[in-house]
Amino acid sequence: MIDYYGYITTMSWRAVIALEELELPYRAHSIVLGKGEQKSPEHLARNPFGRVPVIVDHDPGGGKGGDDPVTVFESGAILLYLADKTGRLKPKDPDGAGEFYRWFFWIVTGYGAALGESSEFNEEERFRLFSSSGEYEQAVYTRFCDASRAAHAELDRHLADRDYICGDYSMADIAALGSTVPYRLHGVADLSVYPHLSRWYERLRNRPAVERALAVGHDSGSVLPEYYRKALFDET
Ligand SMILES: N[C@@H](CCC(=O)N[C@@H](CS)C(=O)NCC(=O)O)C(=O)O
Repeated sequence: MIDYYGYITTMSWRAVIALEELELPYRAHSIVLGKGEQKSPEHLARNPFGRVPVIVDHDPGGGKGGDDPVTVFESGAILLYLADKTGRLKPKDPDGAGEFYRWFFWIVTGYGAALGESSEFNEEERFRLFSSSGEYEQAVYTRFCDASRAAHAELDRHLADRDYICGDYSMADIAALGSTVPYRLHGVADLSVYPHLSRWYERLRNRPAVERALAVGHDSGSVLPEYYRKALFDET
């Protein structure tokens, strides 16, 4: 059994999509960021940085028993841990592995970071603040939105001649999908301006495991402002 601690966030979605795709038994625990639950002593014991997602694997030996639980934080680390645990969603041959690691780490450190940073500037109130303030604020706003759009364009180009980021559906797709869902908070009004990315996105959103994962914690979205909830859950 795995305990999953997360919230309705891009990084949490990465972890819960992987758990659903791998059909691993897990218990979902909502850590409500707005209430500061991520900084509670219990959660800090799981992740000293006080963030989500975190998983605690109570059966790291895969049924052999007798092992101490293993705690993993950092969404990228969780995806690689689960791929290693199951031997799935990550290529095994050296060529495939090389391509996988190149793209996986670009998604985690480049794509995901650029999108995540831009969300600081695209919540409605902050958008108004930044777009109506001084030259410096405008330049900062433009810089982060441009970086997010450039990252979307990079992934779009890469997906022009393939269905998945590297070879078959893998943890690289799962990492990218988690980040892509609230694209309206990332300076992108309409994903179809990136046709290949858009095609890939639709393909992944139609996966039953992805649908189940994105429904986890959906209820806690009712406390969010409407524009934010709509963007977060890709409601049109
Ligand atoms: N690099 C980390 C980032 C985790 C992260 O920043 N999580 C956010 C939600 S997406 C969080 O917990 N924020 C609450 C806080 O920092 O207090 C990962 O990929 O897991």
